Amino acid sequence: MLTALEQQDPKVAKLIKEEKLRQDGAIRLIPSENYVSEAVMNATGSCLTNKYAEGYPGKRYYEGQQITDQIETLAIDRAKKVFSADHVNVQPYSGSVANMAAYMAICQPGDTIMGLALPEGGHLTHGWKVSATGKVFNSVQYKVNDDTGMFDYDEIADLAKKHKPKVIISGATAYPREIDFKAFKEIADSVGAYLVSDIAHIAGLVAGGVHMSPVPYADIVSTTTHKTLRGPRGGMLMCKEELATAIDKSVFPGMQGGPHMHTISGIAVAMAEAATADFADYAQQIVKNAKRLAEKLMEYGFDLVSGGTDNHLILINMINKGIKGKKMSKALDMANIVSNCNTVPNDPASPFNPSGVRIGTPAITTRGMKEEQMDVIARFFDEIANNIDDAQVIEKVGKEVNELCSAFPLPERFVNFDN
Ligand code: DSN
Repeated sequence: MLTALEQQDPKVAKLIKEEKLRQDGAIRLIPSENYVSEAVMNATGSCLTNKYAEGYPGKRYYEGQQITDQIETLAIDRAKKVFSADHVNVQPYSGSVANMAAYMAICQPGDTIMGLALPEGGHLTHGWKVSATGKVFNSVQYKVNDDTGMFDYDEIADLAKKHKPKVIISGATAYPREIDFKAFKEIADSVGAYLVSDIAHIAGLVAGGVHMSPVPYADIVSTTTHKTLRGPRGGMLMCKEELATAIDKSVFPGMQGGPHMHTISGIAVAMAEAATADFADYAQQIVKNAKRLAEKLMEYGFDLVSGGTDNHLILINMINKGIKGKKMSKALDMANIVSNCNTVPNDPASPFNPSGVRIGTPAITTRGMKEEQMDVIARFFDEIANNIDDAQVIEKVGKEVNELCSAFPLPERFVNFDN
């Protein structure tokens, strides 16, 4: 039977089908991507998309909130339980908005914020100069240590003492190591700064108990909901009770209008999933897979930033292979292996054509791949790097990738979106 979309708009229906096929047939290694469950997909694609709900449960500016109040409260309560947080706001449209709302809750324009520089693994919204966060605030940026590729907490403390920021941001978008949030809190306390921890990438690892939680230490924790946490595309803020009102006001009406209730219903479903023992096993396997893949890549002579990984993410410095990051990620894509090119610390190349490739294991772990398949994927990388200009070899690897993927169809509860 034809779906409504197929009948009404066959062009869009066809493109969505093609995207589904692409996602099914590829080894998806972008560390911020995943496959959500059918239940999350159902909630996100529901009639909640029709509803405006400006305000918060019990205090809205529009009527007809009999159901939306219950949904948002459910999402909040479930998230509070998963992260043991005092207060949760599930309304940010994305991690970027969540970060800006966090800073605006505790800073005035012109105040000093201090975050990890983008080329060193930080996010745009950690104060990078082209982002509003780098324009509205006086942004000071820290680096990873030149020798280790890891945070040097003494160096960060020295920089904090020099600049006395109002806010220190701990978190990253391309950092393969576990973050010591307690050490960051000590640094923040030593200069009287607020600590904002952005766990967008590792939220699922924190929820699954695999990585240290910043919740006991940070004044505000910011996250997206769709990376390792495996929910719909959205953002979320957590904070101590004393900042609850400031955070809520900063999100609405400070940064946003009506919340996306369809996304919030998907977040509610994802939070119930994240509370299960299955999810904890999933989080553990993400890390086991990343560690194994890192080990095997190093055996093939790939140079990994920081010499490995503790989390879901691997950053490959391609300089020793004589291949630019973009060229490698394009060749991988031709072979149905999807990654992104990325800067590496102290990158001599430009951010548009950087020296690194960033990969991660959240999506392939959802489809059930384990250590054995990581060995095969590392071999694919080796074959592609050694034959970077050979279209025939790349095509052959692409076929092997399709075969591997067909042996790992998504588990039943992750299969849907035929419309
Ligand atoms: N750019 C996203 C990522 O892939 O890490 C975060 O915004």
